[in-house]
Amino acid sequence: MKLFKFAIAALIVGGSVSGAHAGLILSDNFDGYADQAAFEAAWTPIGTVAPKSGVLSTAQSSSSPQSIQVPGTGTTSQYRNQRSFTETSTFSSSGNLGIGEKVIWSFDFYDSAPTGAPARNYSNLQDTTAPSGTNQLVSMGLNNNQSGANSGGQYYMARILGYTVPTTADPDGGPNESVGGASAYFKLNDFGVGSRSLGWHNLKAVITTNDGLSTDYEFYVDNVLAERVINIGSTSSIRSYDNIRIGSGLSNASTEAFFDNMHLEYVPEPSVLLLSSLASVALLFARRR
Ligand SMILES: [Ca+2]
Ligand SMILES: [Ca+2]
Ligand SMILES: [Ca+2]
Repeated sequence: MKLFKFAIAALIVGGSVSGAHAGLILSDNFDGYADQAAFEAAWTPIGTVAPKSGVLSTAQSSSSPQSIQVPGTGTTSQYRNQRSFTETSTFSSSGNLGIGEKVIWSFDFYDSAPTGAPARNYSNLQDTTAPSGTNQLVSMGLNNNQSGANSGGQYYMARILGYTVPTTADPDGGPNESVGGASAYFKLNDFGVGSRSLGWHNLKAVITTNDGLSTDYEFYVDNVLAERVINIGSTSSIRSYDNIRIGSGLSNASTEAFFDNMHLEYVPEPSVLLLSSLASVALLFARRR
């Protein structure tokens, strides 16, 4: 009985350690930076026209007291930052995104003008700092290729490099995209998701492959599934991500935005976790005997 309890405790401890630490790649609430210089040391300013960096700000926050402001501007090449990190592939047991494994990327986005025309305020998850191939860039936020009325109305938006957005009926039941095309921003408008509103919203992308032959995406708005995009690219375009950018670096038509709680994690296949926990328990029993 004692041994049994010990084994269960080991299973719980083993499970929680794997879940909590195995795949956390980046988690930044921007509240630990003492000043703008400290923020810029972690998130490199990559704008080329001053002011080059997003602004550490207390004007709005999802987690108090700070977030990153991208001020309203009519000028391109300002207010953009980049943070690089360990390749997501290094967290995979198979060397790259395996079947059943997940890359989960999310952040909080402050929408300052929910009834206005969508302006270029977004964040990118990227494979390389010069993405050019299919699936090398995933973006969430807002972009000006669609009007507020397009595609069923005011919704948050996403983009996948290399994915040609169709304007035919959406198989998941949302409004057709009014505007499509190669690598275009599309609206996250399915499954009864809410439309834009003033204030903070959580945007999340879950990146998987169900067959190892292409990449599948689920996009969530405030943790409600809002769009599915499946079977993008091929085996060779299943990507390993290594940097995140905040701010479009383009004119946002003088519409400010804020970003908070940037989060990126790698979730191994559940059965692998369970098997490794069970293996630990079996080893424990063997040792005790
Ligand atoms: Ca914060
Ligand atoms: Ca990479
Ligand atoms: Ca849709």
